[in-house]
Amino acid sequence: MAIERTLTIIKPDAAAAGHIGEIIAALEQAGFRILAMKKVHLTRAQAEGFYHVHRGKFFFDSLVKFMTEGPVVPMALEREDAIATLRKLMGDTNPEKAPEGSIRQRFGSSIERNAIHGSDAPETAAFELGFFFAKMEL
Ligand code: FUP
Repeated sequence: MAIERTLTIIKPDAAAAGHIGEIIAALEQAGFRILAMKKVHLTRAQAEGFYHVHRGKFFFDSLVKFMTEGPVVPMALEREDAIATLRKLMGDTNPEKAPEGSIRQRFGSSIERNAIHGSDAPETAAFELGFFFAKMEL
């Protein structure tokens, strides 16, 4: 397995609830190295741009509203097999279906308010890392 990079975001629900530290600890305990991190309050246009693949879906407007309700914490992460490893650590999109101990099971409360984002493929990771971080920051 090769060393890979992926993009995660601690979403507004988890950030507002004071779970930033616990989520970072879970990521570090799982062997992720944090290459870059920031705290930002997304504009509507930025959230729409980040989630452009979901434009037109029934949940898009609500998702954008949620992602702009407060600050988020995007991070560039690195480890072996980072993309799949993070997806496993996050658990299912719907926290009710996420395994015990996964980040979404621990900190998410609905399919929309699910605490964390993780890139789902190498192409999306490249787009999403570049969305939040300049090359010189990584
Ligand atoms: P995931 O990759 O697990 O984050 O899930 P998706 O890419 O399918 O969806 C992106 C985000 O859209 C989810 F994190 C939450 C939101 N969403 C909903 O609010 N309702 C849905 O039915 C599906 C997704």
